[in-house]
Amino acid sequence: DPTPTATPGMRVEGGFIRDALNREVILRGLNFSGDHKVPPYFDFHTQPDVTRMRDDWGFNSMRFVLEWVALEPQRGAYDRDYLAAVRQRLDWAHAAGLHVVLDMHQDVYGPGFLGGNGAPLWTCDASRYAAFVPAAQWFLSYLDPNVTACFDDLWNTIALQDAFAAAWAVVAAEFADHPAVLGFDVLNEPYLGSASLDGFERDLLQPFYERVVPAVRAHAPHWLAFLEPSSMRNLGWPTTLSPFPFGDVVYAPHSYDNEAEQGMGFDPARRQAILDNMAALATEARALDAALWIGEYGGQTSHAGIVEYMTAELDAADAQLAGTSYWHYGRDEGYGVLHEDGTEKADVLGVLSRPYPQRIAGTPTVWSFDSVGGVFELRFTAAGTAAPTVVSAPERHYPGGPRVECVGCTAVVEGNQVLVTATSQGAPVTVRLLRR
Ligand code: IDC
Repeated sequence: DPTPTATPGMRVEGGFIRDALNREVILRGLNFSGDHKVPPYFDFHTQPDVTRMRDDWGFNSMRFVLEWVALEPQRGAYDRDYLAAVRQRLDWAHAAGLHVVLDMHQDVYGPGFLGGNGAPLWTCDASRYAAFVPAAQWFLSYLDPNVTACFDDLWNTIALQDAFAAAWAVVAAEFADHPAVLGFDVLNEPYLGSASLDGFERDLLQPFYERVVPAVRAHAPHWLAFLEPSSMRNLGWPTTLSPFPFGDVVYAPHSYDNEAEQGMGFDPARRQAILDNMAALATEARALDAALWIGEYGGQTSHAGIVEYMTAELDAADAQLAGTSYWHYGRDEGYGVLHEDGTEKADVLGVLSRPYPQRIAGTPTVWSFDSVGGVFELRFTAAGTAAPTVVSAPERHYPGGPRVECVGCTAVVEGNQVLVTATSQGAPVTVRLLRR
């Protein structure tokens, strides 16, 4: 099986996720989101919508948005119907050959705050919700003192953290053996509340992760831990997380341009800032002995510069040999990859759906994609396994399949993938995909 999807044997070593055959695993995919944030906590997707992620677009993964409020609406009462509906979608993902990273999402703490999602109402005082005044832009609602107070409660109340960990443990017990699940993203964009910028991660977030991760792994020992920095990282503050007392960690920050996030479109002059920030994130990942995966990047698809913006993000991730997950697989006129009527946003998918190495049987030195000329190039040093290197070659860039140039290797094209076998171990390999 050139693209095994079962997760046993997956681990993090030397800055990469690796499979059981010791190949580097590069995740590329979409956030499976949209209305996952609001009741009934799922969106329009059916099985064919999941299948096309791999077959049409060439992705190998999804970040799956979960909501604590959906799982545990009343304290200690877990919603089995919710878990069953999650399982159905995980089954679709597995059938499609996609790896899933489960993400316990939140924005603005929880639905107690108008426009927010995540934590159940019972986790904070009702008076906080009543006193809240929503801001004009959703992310500015974080500044409301009532939102801050609820986060402060979470970071300072061990019983509440234990409840959060227990909810995750229910998910872990339920899906530990599900072959699609690769790991868990403990909490989306942890917000510091009233903690200090340099103290939050060190004194509150780090111990929180060190409490939750073992509780999950008690049930799902092989799940990779995808750990995000403070949401202040989005504003450029370097992380102060330090190496964890457990392994198999993937550093899981987000990459956004703040002007674009504020609705101003993307100024192509900001491309270099995206490349530089991605390099800084890769340095942070190395310091944590973690792999790097950008759990969210994306933009308002109708705003100026979206193609340049997403190209910059993917060029930056390629330069750092990192995984990515686009925000999001929605059907809307915002960030979604589909229009409201369900048709593809061809310009956006034309950028997102591009060649990348899914598995590398050796040590990668560099890869890149020139979207104008349609030239993809990967260089690596073959090592350790006879299993093939697998390159995704989406149909939209290579109609009828790519032309392959192989130095130090042989290649076969199978559907929208290229399987590359090195001629000799320890030798340099160069693979080039070209349009016919
Ligand atoms: C956005 C959705 C938007 C929704 C908002 C609040 O696109 O429809 O109104 O959340 O729920 C993030 C968050 C992610 C955001 C995304 C885009 O993790 O939930 O989705 N984003 O703004 N951080 C930075 C950007």
